[in-house]
Amino acid sequence: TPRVFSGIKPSGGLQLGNYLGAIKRFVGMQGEMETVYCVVDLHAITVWQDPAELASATREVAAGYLAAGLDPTKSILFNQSQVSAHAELGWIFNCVARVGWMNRMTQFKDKAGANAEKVSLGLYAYPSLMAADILLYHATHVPVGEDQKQHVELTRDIAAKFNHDYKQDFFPITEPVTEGPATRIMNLRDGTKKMSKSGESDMERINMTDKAEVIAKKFKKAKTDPEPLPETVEGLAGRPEARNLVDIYAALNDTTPEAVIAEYAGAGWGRFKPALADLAVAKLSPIADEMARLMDDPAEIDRVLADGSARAREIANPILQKTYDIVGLLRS
Ligand code: AQP
Repeated sequence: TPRVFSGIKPSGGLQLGNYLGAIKRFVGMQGEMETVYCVVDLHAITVWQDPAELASATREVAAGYLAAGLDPTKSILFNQSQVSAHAELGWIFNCVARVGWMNRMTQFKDKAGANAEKVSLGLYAYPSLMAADILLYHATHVPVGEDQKQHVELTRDIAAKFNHDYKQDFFPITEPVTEGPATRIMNLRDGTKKMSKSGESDMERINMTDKAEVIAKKFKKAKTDPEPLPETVEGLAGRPEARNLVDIYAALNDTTPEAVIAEYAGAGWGRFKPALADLAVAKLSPIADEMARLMDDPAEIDRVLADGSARAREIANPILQKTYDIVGLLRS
């Protein structure tokens, strides 16, 4: 049976890229297949997180899931650390994955930068824990943004090597699902870098909790070139900032970049940016309001996560036990 798994790290507040590249698509898959969505707190601590902020960001991601339309009666919503099988299978996969495979991960290279000797061992092993997250549910589909595609491909390699080494057909070979106009939302100040929760300046990103005036100001100040919008989408080639704003518009409005260009062909930024800001406020503020309401009752969010964790364990624990049997780890 097809099953969807995906997750978001509570390494800060949610940003527009997380919403368009992940959450909005999670909502679209709900009801069509069995859906399991996680707040991956164990991934967040691969870089330093203040404990109180980690707990609050975990609730914020959960609130974002709920406010955007994920329904805990239709999807399993939980946080990773409450299901210990993730860490346990992650260890087994650390023993399956090869150092050479990890060395090819571009996200590690980007995050570690020149500092690779000083980052945590967890940051390096992150993709093998992510493989465990996915394979613990025998997930067949993983909706992710472009930046995570390489990690899902590594998950396939880990599954294939495990199956081969232990002469089993146990773990499925998972598909990354990355179609849509919003698989890579870029930073508003630099169209060659992706929008991130942890980017240096707040002006680079739209946070899901930003107020209407802040959203308008950030789009107004967003970097662009001086040319007006082109007559066709081909005219966006080589114009990363323009491309990004058109993609954001298209994704928010559930349409295509072609349709956006058809409407705004030849428009200047003085016309397009306010229209984009209005659209973003119209789409995002109901979600922000609902997130704020949910965040007022942390005990209720914790209850949703506890219930989801119990349901996640029902799927994950038998798969972990079977893995232990296959590997030859004694259970008595
Ligand atoms: N800019 C983006 N455009 C489209 N999709 C994005 N995603 C993240 N940024 C963009 C998608 O959101 C999901 C959750 O990502 P994550 O929280 O697990 O990690 P990340 O990709 O590292 O996200 P951030 O916001 O950049 O966090 P930090 O700054 O802490 O590293 C994934 O599906 C991701 O593709």
